Amino acid sequence: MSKIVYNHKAIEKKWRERWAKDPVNPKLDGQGNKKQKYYCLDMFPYPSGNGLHVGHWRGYVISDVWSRYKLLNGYYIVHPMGWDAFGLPAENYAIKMGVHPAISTAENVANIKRQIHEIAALYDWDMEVNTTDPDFYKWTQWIFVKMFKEGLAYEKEFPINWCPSCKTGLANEEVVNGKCERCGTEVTKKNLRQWMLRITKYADRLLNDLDKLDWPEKVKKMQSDWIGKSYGAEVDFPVDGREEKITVYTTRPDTLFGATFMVLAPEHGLAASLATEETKEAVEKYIYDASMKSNVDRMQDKEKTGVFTGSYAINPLNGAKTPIWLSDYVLADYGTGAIMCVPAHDDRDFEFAKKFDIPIIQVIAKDGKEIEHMEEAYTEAAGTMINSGEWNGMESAVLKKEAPHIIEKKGIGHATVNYKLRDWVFSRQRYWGEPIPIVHCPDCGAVPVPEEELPLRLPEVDSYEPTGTGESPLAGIEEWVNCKCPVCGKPSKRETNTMPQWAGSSWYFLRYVDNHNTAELVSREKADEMLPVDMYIGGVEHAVLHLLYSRFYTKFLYDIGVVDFDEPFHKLFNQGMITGKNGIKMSKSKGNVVSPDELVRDYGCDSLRMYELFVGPPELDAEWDDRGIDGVNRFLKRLWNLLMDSREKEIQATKEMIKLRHRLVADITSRLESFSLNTVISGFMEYNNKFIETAKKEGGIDKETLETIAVLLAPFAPHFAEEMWEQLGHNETVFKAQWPTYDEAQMKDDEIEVAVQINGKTRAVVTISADANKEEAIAAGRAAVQSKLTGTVVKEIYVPGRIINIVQK
Ligand code: ANZ
Ligand code: ZN
Repeated sequence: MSKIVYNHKAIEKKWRERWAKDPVNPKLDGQGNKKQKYYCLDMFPYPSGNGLHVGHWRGYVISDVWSRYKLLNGYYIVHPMGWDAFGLPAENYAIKMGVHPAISTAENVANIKRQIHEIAALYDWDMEVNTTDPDFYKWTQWIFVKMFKEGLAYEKEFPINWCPSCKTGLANEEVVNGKCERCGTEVTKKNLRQWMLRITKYADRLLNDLDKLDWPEKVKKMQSDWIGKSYGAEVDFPVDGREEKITVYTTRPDTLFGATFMVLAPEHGLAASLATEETKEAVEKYIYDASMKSNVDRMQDKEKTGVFTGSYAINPLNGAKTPIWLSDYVLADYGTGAIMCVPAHDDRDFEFAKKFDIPIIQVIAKDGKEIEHMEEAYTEAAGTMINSGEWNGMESAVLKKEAPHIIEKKGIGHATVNYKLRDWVFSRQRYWGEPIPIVHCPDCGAVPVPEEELPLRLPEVDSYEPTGTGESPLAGIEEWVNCKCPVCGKPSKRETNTMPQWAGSSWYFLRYVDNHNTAELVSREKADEMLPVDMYIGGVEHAVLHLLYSRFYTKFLYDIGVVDFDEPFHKLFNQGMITGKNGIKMSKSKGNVVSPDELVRDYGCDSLRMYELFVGPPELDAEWDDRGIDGVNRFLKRLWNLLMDSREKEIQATKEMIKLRHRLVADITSRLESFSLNTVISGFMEYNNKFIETAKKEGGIDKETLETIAVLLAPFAPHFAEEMWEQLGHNETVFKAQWPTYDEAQMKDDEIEVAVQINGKTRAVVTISADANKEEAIAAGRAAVQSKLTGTVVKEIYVPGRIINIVQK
């Protein structure tokens, strides 16, 4: 190369072609290549029609940098990519554009794939999967059949979350603040027969195994909160004058003496029958009104409402007559749907008691004293029991633990554990999903499609729009619906619901490593060789649903012997979001979407990769500003010029160059290890300036230092690094090099001894850094002769490297 100008177009084209012929990440051949694997996984995208914006890029750049770094550390890299192509987004897009989802999906995949190629990531496209490919969803269905056979998939009719706009049922996880996660419409209830997955059976393992994971604490906490395990007691309150009893769930049985009323959810089985002659009308109206309220209304923190039933329950501990109320702040499907209310020690109960003038009895005293006028509930479990009969004087924290067992001994209830986690509503009344492989036979009931008949293909259909009747469009295809029972041969009907989008994404990462296997989901050999995932990179929006489902699926596949690990993702990194100006989410409707295409054209892939990281700490959101890319581009140009100036000169490494080189390696490595990728980039820039300064003095930079820079830069600007490496005389890819090491001893500044004089007479000798400036040298000198200074200092002189002279009067 003769022309001394950084030409990103030529360089990037050249290396793309080279890599296409000669991949830098050779395949594991199972024999010769005994390298240890490192599986770095991206959350795979759904192929929306909008293509990728610079925000998507950041995640893929982070995972590619990490993969290439591991490659340079001697690992074989498993780094696949695929498409989460079933589900509502793809289908809604298709309906909007008036094309069949299969066609629009294929087009979108092609476009996004082209964009992903621009990132120059190490993806192994032989591993590609697409959840809508029958060869893939065959195994999604197979897992369902296995779950059915193990009793983990079952049918249930109940009021589910229903999105009137998407016209489908939703899982609890898909309802955010009472609104559809996808379209923001208020979610209502609809009674439908649903397929459910018994994820609750795995609640404890999903909770306990969080300890095994190297994940952000925040995400672990979100998962454990979602599972929501709480310890408490169920206590039976007989209804006064009747046979029935009401069982309440409480985490605070220690406060039983303070229960001054009881509240049932309006949906509670006894709610209506507890009404008396006088209250009947009000109670019925309250129950009806509650049923008409949307979840949003009920969950909002508004003023409490309620109605007294007219009936009383008997506190089983002290026989107190306790009025029974109905209120919608008690949820029907948590615990027992009934609670004992202790206004002195629970905020919601306190508010309710104040509003309806119900007595408040304090049973825990903080410093042994009873509060005269309670202004708010005392909610801590710390203090001494008062007003509590035989429990008086006990420490409430101790009693809280013992109370469930005391209650059990007394025969008035039992210790129990509750979870917030609910079984997973697994059916959708939509077209664009995996058909649930079940046949309904009048005699045999629900029968799974035989495994050897999978995949059960999604049939072609003319109208794939949702019917809105609660049935999927598949119900309209008679020749598909009507079939024979696989067991007895009787005319039967196929299940017409499809699976939710989560189905494929719950296990896709296992399939990558053996995506052509027609006999098994994944062979044991391939699984042992390449699984599980070492590093998973994606957005924090998947902290609960996708990650929880994937963990559940993996545990199930472990239980049936498909894989021999029970956690899929060892390490997790959540990248922040790239937003438009003022933190506004990039979206077409806001008109603030920045496409990477032009930036790649104008500045090159390497510059954009580095700028994506430069914009801020990768775990935080960052506002995009195109202009900043100039700075990174300038850095590459200056480094290029340094390379051109130095490469043929055989510059001898000076102490300064060696010191800077070791410091650079140390800084870049530690910042990279701690995922501080933005400071890696700024580090490159700072060091580059120092190298350029040194080069001015010495005529250039030594070869070893330039080589070191090339290797360190390789994960970030791979084309540039390859070219640099070649310019330095190598004819193998830079990715065959080893990540450089550093030597602390070489990083230290040189030190020199300097005489300290007072009025020209040497009084001490100090050791200072060779490149200490005047202020530093004089400060060190003064400190050394402080006790010998008797007058006022009038002048301080530093003769660099030789003398510090302090003149005093
Ligand atoms: C008496 C009590 C006294 C309570 C006290 C709390 C404080 P977690 O941790 O969420 O499990 N509760 C039980 N079932 C409920 C339902 N279906 N809807 C609304 N609230 C319900 O909390 C359990 C506590 O929440 C229970 O303990 C119960 O109130 C309430 F000083 O019982 B507690
Ligand atoms: Zn049958």
